[in-house]
Amino acid sequence: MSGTRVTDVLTRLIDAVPTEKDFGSTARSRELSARVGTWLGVCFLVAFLTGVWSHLAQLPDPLLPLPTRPIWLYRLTQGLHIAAGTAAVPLLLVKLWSVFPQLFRRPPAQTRARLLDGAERLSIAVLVSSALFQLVTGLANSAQWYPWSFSFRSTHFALGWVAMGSLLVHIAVKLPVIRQAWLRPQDVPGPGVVSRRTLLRATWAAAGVAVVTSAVSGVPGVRRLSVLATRSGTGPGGIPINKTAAAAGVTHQATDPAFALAVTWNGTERHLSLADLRAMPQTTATLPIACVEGWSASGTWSGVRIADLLKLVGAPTGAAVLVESLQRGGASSHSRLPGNVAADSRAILALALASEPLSLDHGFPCRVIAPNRPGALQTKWVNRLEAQA
Ligand SMILES: Nc1nc2c(c(=O)[nH]1)N[C@H]1C(S)=C(S)[C@@H](COP(=O)(O)O)O[C@H]1N2
Ligand SMILES: [Mo]
Repeated sequence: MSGTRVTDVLTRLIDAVPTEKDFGSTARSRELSARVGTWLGVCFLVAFLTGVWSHLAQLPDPLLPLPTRPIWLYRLTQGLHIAAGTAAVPLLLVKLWSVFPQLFRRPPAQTRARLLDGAERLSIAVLVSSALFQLVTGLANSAQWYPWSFSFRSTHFALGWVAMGSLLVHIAVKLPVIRQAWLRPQDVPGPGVVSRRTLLRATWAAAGVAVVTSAVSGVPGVRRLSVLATRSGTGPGGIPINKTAAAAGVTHQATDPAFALAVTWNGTERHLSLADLRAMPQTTATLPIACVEGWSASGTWSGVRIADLLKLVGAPTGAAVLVESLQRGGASSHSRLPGNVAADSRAILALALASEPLSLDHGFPCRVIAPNRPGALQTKWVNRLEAQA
């Protein structure tokens, strides 16, 4: 084949690739892209801010101690995180559908313009892939499905920054288009099967349904409406069970009559049987478990104040506490109570839920319950508390 033949074939091939004009739905428009994009941006911002907050709340040794009041704050922020992420799913799908013909836009001829065009495409590729990654891993985490080997929390956190950074670049580039789209009347009825207005309404409705079906899993009474709640609200005391004693491999040790809780500080160690714990002054508090996976439920817990246990070994008020579980391995098998949490009058080593002895799956013989904390830190089957300077 001669050189000219090759160029000829190549040119024909390139001509066969569709251009953006070949995707003819009149429901697509800059206004649609910009409006859906604006709400998508709002969802990402809410998810980002509540995500950073959740990350801070899970650091074992936060630089700034997070407050223990209001007791429901983490429940609210994590509910918002899941609601925003879920609403973003239909919004992102419509947004991608509305802009994908632009993938086939021919690059400009002029070198400078071509470079700029390439840079913009690259930033959009980063934005789209990080956004998809966040939504897919977030949804999978809600379903407790981990088809990967990396740490969900640190990866989701890192990619959150990537998504936010590329989103800011994208907004800066598109600001004129966004402004115009919101200033111009939205509906110029096109001859298409679906008008733009119908498409927009359907998009808002889909996002609304997504929010309702995810967020209500935190609202008592309507939890059964939630299609995304992977755990039933009907565990003992109305609280779902995240991991059973059998799954954690602690059944034998947790039910051993010789069980004793060790409390230590600076060389002093005390061992307390379940009877010893029950003989101590009991405190009752209504506190939620707010799981990062998107469900939350409030319970009435009774047990011994962590602060009272620390007094037994002479640990100073404000000491942090390392909490260890009978469970071996696994991210939730231990946690750390920062000093302000351990000192809180509502930080409890719970022995009972809803006036019943704690069930084995809720952490029998004893578990941590403290205000305004991620569920993952409410350690179950506790066998050791170590006060730390
Ligand atoms: N030892 C231990 N404690 C644990 C867990 C665990 O897997 N092992 N899961 C944590 C998580 S992620 C949550 S949301 C709560 C749930 O408590 P529940 O199962 O009593 O509802 O327990 C926490 N405590
Ligand atoms: Mo959790």
